[in-house]
Amino acid sequence: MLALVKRGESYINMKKILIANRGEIAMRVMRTAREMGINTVAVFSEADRNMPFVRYADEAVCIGPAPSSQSYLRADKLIAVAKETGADAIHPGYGFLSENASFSKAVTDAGLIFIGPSAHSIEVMGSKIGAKQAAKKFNVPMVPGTEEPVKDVAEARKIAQQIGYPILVKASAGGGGKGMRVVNSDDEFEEQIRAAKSEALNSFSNDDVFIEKYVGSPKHIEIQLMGDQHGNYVYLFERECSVQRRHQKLVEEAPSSCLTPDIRKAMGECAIAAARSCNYYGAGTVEFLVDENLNFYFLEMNTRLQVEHCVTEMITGIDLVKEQINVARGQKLSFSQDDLKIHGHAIELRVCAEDPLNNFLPDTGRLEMYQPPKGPGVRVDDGYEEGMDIPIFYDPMIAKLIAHGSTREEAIDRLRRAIDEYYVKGIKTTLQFGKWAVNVEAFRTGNYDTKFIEKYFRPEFLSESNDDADEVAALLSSIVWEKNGTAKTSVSTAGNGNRSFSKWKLNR
Ligand code: MV4
Repeated sequence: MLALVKRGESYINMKKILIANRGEIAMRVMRTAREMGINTVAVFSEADRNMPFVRYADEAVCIGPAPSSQSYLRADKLIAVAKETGADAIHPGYGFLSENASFSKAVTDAGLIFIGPSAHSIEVMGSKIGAKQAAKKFNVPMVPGTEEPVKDVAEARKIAQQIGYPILVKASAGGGGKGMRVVNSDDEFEEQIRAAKSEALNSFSNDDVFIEKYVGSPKHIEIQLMGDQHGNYVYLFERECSVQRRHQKLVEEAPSSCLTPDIRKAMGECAIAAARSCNYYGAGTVEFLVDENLNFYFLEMNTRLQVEHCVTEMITGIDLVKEQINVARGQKLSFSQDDLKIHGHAIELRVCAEDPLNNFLPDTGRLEMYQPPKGPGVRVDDGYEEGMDIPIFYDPMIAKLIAHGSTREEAIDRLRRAIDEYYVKGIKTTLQFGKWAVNVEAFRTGNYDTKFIEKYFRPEFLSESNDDADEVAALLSSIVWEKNGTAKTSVSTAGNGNRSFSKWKLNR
């Protein structure tokens, strides 16, 4: 119950925090706050009045109508409520205002603590070009490309010719895959740059774009790190998030099945270098692309606590929210790199109110029945209860199912067992998709990359849900890919240069 903490000569008091978020992440943050003896203030929209996070909080204040633009995105209201309730700090969770530099600044200017990085760090990393320029100074490896916004198209075209096609055009203000375009040949270069610029201007009110060599079938591996306000940093190893669809992650695991201890260490140190480049403090994640030869390249930095932080918590035993709070009130990190060790393996499945049989379209409605799984090695972070309506206004993720085991195999077996125990009626979910995914040969052997779903998934594989059907579906999945070879290329980033098989190996 140490709410009063010594920082040098002065004391920073944190008795009460406001959580500027909803659902499972609001619950997640409040649980840790309660363990630390810190009171909580929930804010909620009119649609969320009956949510568990509203009841869990010590105090709760309605901040407006259902649409986020009139509630969870209203910085002015959030700060006013924090002041009125006497909160000392605001935790933004993920999404909403969590990566908004002006919000971080406004919170601080109001005399409150923002539980997250400084406005400066958010601003630097929010610009993909700015992030690359900052990280480059610290020798973080980058995909070959431009480090300035494309100004002269003819000049950029020459650079593209030198790099070699296919190349990727990215919006500097984009991120998370928004505003990316593949250019396959020289003759479409100018046209694609123009299209990318106008798209970027429309979506982000900023038309800066840059180009990179297109890496065909990469893995997406990210490093979790923590920094304090005294210049200390640690990395908390990696998460592999290659099972994603339309840049929406569905399965995440830690550690990655393909990294060696040496590469893990090299990536961790590069992630810290990227964080140092913007004087980062708090929890952050550096995303890398990893190719088949285990070359890794800096992509971008996420300046928030991420959805998938739980797998890192399971393998390190560290409560990341607790560390965020301690760092925000000025404490030094309580552990060093040498104190950290990987314990076993964890896999997370995002349980979304989506229909995998119908293009993963959101399927909102009433959660008629809901019973989450329990037992050894199972963690469920959820935000709804049986009988509730899932509102259409927000993200369709209703829960995260995390399984931990002493080995990857045990974690997979536990996840499958937990999916079988998970009882949901009234809405379609990604649960059976998850059971299919971890059973596919390519996933089991670690030989998978960001094209996993595109390569192997067919909705037919989910239509029957007895165990025999699961085995058959998993088997069929590899056969379909062998037969079709490179045939199916539906997503925007699918270009040429794809090999028919990747050769990722399991490393332990
Ligand atoms: C790439 C790439 C290939 N080559 N950059 C997508 C999200 C954004 N953070 C960057 N992304 C990519 N950047 C180069 N030079 C492929 C992707 C990419 C991807 C990255 C991570 C996870 C899933 C992905 C799915 C499609 C494309």
